[in-house]
Amino acid sequence: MSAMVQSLDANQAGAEPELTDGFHLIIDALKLNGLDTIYGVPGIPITDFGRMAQAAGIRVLSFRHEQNAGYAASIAGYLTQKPGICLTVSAPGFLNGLTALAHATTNCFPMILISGSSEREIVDLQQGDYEEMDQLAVAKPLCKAAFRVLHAQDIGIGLARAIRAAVSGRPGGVYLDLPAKLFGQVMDAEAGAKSLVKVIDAAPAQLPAPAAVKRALDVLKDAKRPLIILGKGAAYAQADDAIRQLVEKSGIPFLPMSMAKGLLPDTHPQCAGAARSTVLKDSDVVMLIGARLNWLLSHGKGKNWGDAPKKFVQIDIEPKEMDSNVEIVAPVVGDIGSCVAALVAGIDGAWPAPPADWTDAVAKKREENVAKMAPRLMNNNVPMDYHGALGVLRTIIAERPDAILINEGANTLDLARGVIDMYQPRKRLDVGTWGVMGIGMGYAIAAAIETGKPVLAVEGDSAFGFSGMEVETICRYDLPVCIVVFNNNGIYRGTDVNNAGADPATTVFVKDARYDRMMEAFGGVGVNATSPDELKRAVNAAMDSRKPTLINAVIDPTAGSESGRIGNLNPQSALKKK
Ligand code: ADP
Ligand code: TZD
Ligand code: MG
Repeated sequence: MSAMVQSLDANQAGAEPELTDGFHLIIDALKLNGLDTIYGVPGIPITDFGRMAQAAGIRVLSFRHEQNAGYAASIAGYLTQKPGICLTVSAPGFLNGLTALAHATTNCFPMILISGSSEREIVDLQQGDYEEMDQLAVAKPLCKAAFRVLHAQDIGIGLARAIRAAVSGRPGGVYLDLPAKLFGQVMDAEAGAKSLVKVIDAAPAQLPAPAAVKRALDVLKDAKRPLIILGKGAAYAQADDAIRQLVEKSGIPFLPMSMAKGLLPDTHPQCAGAARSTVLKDSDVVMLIGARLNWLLSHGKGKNWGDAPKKFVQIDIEPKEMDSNVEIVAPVVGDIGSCVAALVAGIDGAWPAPPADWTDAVAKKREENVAKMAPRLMNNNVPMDYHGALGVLRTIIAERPDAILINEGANTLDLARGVIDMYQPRKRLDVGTWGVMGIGMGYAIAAAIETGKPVLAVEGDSAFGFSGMEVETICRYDLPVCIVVFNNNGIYRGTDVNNAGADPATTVFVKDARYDRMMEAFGGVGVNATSPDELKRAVNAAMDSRKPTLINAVIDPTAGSESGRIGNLNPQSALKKK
């Protein structure tokens, strides 16, 4: 029963029915379903709703921009398997949150964007209401499902539908439109309480067909050079033990996608992370677990995959994912926990270990590549290059494996992904499927809030700029977030020159900027680090103190390359340069 129920007339308490309203029903519905954290920005028509939610014990985190609140909600969904909630005002606030909703959908993270909206009667006649926009129509193509609630008695069902849509099957973003009028709508409290729905088994197990499991095992058993690719769907599924058993019982080398790093430690003897190009090229059977054959895996074809014929096995909850890019000879459709458990059950004592010439070749390649990299990571050059700075951060994560690493940028992203080993599941959070810049501070805040663990955000200077104002939010909530800005004076490199006029080149920023002072402006700790030793000291101090910290890591502006590791995706002009 809601604590907020009011009686119609205090003088006649008991004589009149108790009442509730939209505000309280939404709060009660959220709490009933264990949704206890909201990321958002206040304003008409949701200011009071935010206050009342906070008063009712929901954690309401106020951001400086809805996009960052949205990214926070999206990653909260990924980390917790509960939909992350983002709350925004109408039209412009809604649109600011929408990028994150689309991002959640693209990355298969459960999230609900709840937006206040203007009056339907006025919006539909396009009469120019305050912040008028047909938000439902705009949201629909960008998310998994979109709902609008017009009547207080439908709030319970509306939220239940939103939760189920977000977390069941392939998770994704859901839009929930709440017109201003709904909040104040009054109804009988008892009927209101009855109208709420506690969602039972929101993401039901989806068991794979036994024949599909057998087909997959038969293909794997015959493989001469098998490979398992773990994607962020596998990390999301929280089937960590089953996945470890599958890898270790089968003896098959595994390659983690970026956010699946740490599902098993990158230092695991079967990890092929440091032999990526070799295993992609030379494998003959590839089993994908919660990873799509999209651009990040070169669509499963082309020169990165070599010439030898390859067979693909795929585990995914989304049947339509099968054959999306190449033929899948053994599709296993179901939730990863159930599918992997079924495969493990089929791997008995008679299971043939993968041929030693394959596992030895993978191990040898890995060791060669690790040895090649080692001296570069130990350099103490000033100005720092990426490797010198990342070598330090790599050691810090090895010593603090439960810290959460956030990572965005181009060179700062691609090189950190390769250099920094991860040891625990769901500790590496990055730009994801779209390679989007701007997730940094929203992710950092949600990671700290949802897990209580210290957060290390490794940010390109450009990447940081997309969400940098949220350092105030980090200070306001006093979160254990240490941001390291890899400051190379620009996007990719800080050395571009515009020969055509006085304006700076399009990829460079103010030289020698001091991002650390942004943190100091709000009472946090700012450090300017010019050498790997200084960087190491500053990060360790931040992780020990858990104080909001921003370290401006001065990186050689010539050190990076265009677009980091994906320069090949840049279109080229066919016209000769003058
Ligand atoms: P990566 O970028 O790491 O390669 P993707 O985002 O491309 O990973 O792929 C994640 C895949 O995981 C999606 O196809 C999604 O349908 C799938 N997935 C997410 N959660 C589950 C789950 N619980 N069970 C099965 N598949 C899942
Ligand atoms: N806008 C958005 C939302 N996402 C993007 N990915 C881009 C623009 C384009 N972009 C990249 O793909 S990386 C990047 C941009 C602007 C910034 C790279 O510069 P950085 O990293 O300073 O973050 P490095 O270390 O200088 O390469
Ligand atoms: Mg940069």
